[in-house]
Amino acid sequence: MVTELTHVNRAAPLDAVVGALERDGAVIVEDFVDAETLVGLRADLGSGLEAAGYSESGYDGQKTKRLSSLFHRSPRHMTSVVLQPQFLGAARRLLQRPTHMWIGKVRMDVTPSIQVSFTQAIRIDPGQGRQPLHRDDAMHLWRHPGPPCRLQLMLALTDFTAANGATLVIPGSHHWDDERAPTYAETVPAVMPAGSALLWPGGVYHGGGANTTAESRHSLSVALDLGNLRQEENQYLAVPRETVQQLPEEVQRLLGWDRCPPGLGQVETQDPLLLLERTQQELSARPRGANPLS
Ligand SMILES: O=C(O)CCC(=O)C(=O)O
Ligand SMILES: [Fe+2]
Repeated sequence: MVTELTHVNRAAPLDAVVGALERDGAVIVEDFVDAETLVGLRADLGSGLEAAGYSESGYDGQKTKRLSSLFHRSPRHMTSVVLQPQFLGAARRLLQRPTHMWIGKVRMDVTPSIQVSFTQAIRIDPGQGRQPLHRDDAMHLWRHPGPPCRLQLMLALTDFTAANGATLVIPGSHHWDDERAPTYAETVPAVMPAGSALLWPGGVYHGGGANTTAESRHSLSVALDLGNLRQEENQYLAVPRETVQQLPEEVQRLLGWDRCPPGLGQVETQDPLLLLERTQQELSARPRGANPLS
């Protein structure tokens, strides 16, 4: 049984990150973001978290505050988070598995895109108990074992300790089937300093820990999902178009302004990214793009 999670630093090669994720279902990247990003995220999200109401649900936590739409609230710093090479690289390696289909007699290779599915800042306040253990890919009714549909990130904005609510993870549980229930006895706390991040595939059982200290635990979470699934948090509505227009193209595509091959998400049969700079009428007047299924 794994009793401690693997730690790597931000210089670690992608193979080491992906290897730990495939083996243990979890890895901690130390110094995931630089100090400027960490300070900027705290500044952009702190007052929104303070103003947020507590949840009424035991699952979300009655002493836990949650703040969504993070690309709206902190576009520049969230760009640094989502483009962090070990997170984005591992998501691409784990999720973008080539597949194929027959179109008549032509065997077509297709690789799905990935997208931001969920963003949330989380503040676990003193007195919050343990969260029920769960798999985040349950949102997609995903079945196990099998290839993952999600890579999840938990960035520590303050130190994570076993006493203040560090995320509890069950190493290896991404290999379990759907009949086995998780228990707290099998969990390991993701103890890590502020600025570090826990990465785990969506099939790993986990939950927020109890905060028995007098200080709040601050963090933020991001999920990257396969592009052919519905986003958990609707990024088209959560992030204003004017904000999306300011972002690098790779982030625009990750926020869903993209087509997932062979053709999901099109607008006027075109790449939806084009709609950021053109009217819908201009798009419909363009020659139809080559759509492999037409
Ligand atoms: O706050 C945490 O450590 C975990 C939160 C979580 O897993 C969730 O809300 O889905
Ligand atoms: Fe979760």
